[in-house]
Amino acid sequence: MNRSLSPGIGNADYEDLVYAAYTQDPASVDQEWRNYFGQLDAAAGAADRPRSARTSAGGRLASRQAEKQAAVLKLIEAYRFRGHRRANLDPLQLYQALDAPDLDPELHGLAEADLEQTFNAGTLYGPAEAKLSEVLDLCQRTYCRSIGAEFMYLTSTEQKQWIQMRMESVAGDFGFSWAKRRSILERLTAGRMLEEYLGKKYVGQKRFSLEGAECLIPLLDELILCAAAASIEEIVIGMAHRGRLNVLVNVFGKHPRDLFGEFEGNIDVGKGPGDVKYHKGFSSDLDVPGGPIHMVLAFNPSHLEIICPVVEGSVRARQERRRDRARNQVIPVQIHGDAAFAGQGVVAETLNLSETRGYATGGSLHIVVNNQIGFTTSHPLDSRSTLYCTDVAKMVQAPIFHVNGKDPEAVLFVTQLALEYRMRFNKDVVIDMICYRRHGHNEADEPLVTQPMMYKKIRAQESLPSLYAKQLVNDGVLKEGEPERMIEDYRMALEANEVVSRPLLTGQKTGYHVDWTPYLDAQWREPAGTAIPEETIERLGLKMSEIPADFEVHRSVERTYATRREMARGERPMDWGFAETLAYASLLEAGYSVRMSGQDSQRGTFFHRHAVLHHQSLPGDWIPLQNLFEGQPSFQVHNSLLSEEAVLGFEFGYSSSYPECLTIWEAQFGDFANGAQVVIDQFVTSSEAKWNRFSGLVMMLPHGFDGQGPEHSSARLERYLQLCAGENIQVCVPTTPAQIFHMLRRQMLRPMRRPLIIMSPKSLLRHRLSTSARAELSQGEFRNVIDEVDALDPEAVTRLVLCSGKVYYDILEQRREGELKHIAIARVEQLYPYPGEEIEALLAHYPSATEIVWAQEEPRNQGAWFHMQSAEHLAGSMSARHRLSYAGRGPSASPAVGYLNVHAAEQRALVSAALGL
Ligand SMILES: Cc1ncc(C[n+]2csc(CCOP(=O)(O)OP(=O)(O)O)c2C)c(N)n1
Repeated sequence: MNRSLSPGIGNADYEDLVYAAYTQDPASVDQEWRNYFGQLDAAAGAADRPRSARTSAGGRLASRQAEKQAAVLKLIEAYRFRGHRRANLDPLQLYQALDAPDLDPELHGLAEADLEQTFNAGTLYGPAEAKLSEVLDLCQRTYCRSIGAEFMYLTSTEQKQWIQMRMESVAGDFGFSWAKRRSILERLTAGRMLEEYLGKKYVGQKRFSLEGAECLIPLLDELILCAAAASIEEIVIGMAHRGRLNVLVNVFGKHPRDLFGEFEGNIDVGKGPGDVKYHKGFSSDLDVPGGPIHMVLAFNPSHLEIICPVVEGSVRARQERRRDRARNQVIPVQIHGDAAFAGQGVVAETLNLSETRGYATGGSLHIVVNNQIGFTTSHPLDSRSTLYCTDVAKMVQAPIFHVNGKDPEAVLFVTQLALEYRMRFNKDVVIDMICYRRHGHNEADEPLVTQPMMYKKIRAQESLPSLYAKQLVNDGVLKEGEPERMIEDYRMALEANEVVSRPLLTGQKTGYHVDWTPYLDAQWREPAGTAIPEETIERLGLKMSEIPADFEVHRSVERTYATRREMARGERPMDWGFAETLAYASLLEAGYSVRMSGQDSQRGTFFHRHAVLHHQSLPGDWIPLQNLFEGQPSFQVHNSLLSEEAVLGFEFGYSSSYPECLTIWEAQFGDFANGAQVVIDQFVTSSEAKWNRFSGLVMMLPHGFDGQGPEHSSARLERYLQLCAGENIQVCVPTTPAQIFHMLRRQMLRPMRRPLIIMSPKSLLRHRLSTSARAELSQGEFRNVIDEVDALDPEAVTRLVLCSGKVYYDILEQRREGELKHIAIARVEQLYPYPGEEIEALLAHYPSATEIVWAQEEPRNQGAWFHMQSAEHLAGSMSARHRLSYAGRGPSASPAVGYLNVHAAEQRALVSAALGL
């Protein structure tokens, strides 16, 4: 048989004919057709191939119908995947619709004529069988109207199907009652009117208006309603400047008069320098149908997004205080700007915390107030390399609901959906509310200068509350004149200083509120009683060093634990690991919780801690400090993800919400803390001064010049000292196990919650001179200054060397070697608050000492030299007979040299210089 058409292209009836001939006599058809049918047979398996289906006309039809059916299912799937690309999301219509050819039936081989054909609609949540036109309509209403849902990248089929079910069963028809629609307008009006009122009354003052994004107010209101119905008891919100004043008044119930007072400068000036009004935090208890809700708005520095990990830490602490293991009683809500969400790296770091064991909070609800501009940067080509500003959230498979902020009902629907998702699956979820910014970045800013086209469009926009009011009047929900009355009622309420949010509850006591009163007016010199009896040292020391009988640990850990047992029994001096662990054990016994995190915290970067034992041949760990006694407070030690910024921010937030927990963050090497500098500047050192917020956070920063080069030597002590003022933090450099023991205990036992920065040791962890006797723990306390340890005649001392940290031992050894009895060496273990009384007593103790030397291993422009030599510190403690000099490395741009031999020579020279040799 001759071939008139090539195989595989077109005419199926003709192909059937050729095939019939081929089955009777393969030689009767062309070689090309023979190859073609041969391949098909091979591919299908000759035995299985339903030849009848190929040969009968009915079969052909059935197979074509099956193909169309498959195409319909593919089309539905395409809408689920890419419907968002054609959704109507932008109230300004700034950009062209995105390309999404697979949303067109033709691409799937479906023709115009198929629209009236009935198909099985698969898992589409509509009628099981529907015409293609109905299927398309349902898909478009669901996925291409005011909501663009991105969720098909989720690997959980259950979660995907749940979102499909929730979206498709509604199909863009939200069905809100008239009462609900009325209340939406009432909240929108509140959002708009507050801004207009402030704008008129305080012309030109910065308020970072919410106008253009007023929908945030009904969104948050709906969130609170749904949260109460879901038995959520606390919501902690992190948010930046945009709309913050509006949220405070219209959502949190801040009294309008208090806000006006801030605009007018009538504020109660607290102890510290304070902060601007749009950074201040707030909390209130709202009376919501479904139950009371405690609302917290976190204090917020200007640094965008840095509040995110702080909020997460605060939420985790609140969950733990409540023993909320399901993490459903307290939830974090993070409100972002579009530019900041895409631009700031801490967003990704915080997302990365979300599912880890040590940092999970059961899912955060993210709301992006996407006004399509960041200060003056508006074009997506300048502000990000991703399609949407929210793409980073895909890294944790968070579903993302883009929603047109001009459609309040769609906004409310996604709010309900997002919260339900968070509560059901305990995962992060994002609402990207696309809107615009009516004015400039702030009220003094002229946006037309840089965004003329955008702002011409914005100026032509009728406000959202007014548009929605018209819609409600049109639909008969409201009568003519009612929207105007709403406006007037709101204005009168503002002027009457009425609460314009949901009603507040006063004197609400849940039992979970932290009582900070014991920590007010704390004095750092307050005695703490940190010693513990020898019997307790032995009992706890043995208990914390116990390894269960059948638990196989690594040999070196076995040895460490065996030595710790000897230390507990007083059979050998104590080392750092023992004293530190005993501090935790004794605090747990005293009723405090302990939480520690850092990149190697369980083991200790320098192999000294071993807080978690790992079975060497079976899965499973053993944490002795979690097994001290029945009903003990919680002990947590987490190996963190490789982040400094988010993890330190998290621990700060945790510590500021849980004063009864010793919260420690440990850097792997101290210098890496510079990745968290924003947290150090914006929170750790300044939160009390700005916001009167306390934190007892401990930062352990391994520090010491061991010849490991520029990057592993310095924790940048000088930076912390430069940030010291008003006793805001404590900076300590402990040099003995007893000192770390008393210092950690002091941090909890003293009724003061101020951050403690520790230059923690590396080589001293196992230095033969850095040990402590049992009596040093059973007596005494942390010593801010440690005087000479050898028996010298104080009258004979002419030179007094002062220093901090491990260099002390180098100087001591050489002084002993040279038998230099006229030189005394003292350690300043607390550099800040400056222990003036002890230093003055020390100077008085050596009446003949005229040469006072500050010795340090850091370069001269670094370390503690500048701090100590200032008149407020050492220079101020000295008298006319004293002469202060410096012994140490010269100034250097980098902290340390890269060559071990140069390091050693420098170290020898500075030790000699300290001793005047
Ligand atoms: C870390 C940081 N960098 C820069 C700024 C200065 N700044 C303040 S607001 C802003 C734009 C923020 O844009 P977006 O996140 O979209 O929020 P919007 O102001 O538009 O609501 C910038 C750059 C800042 N506050 N923090």
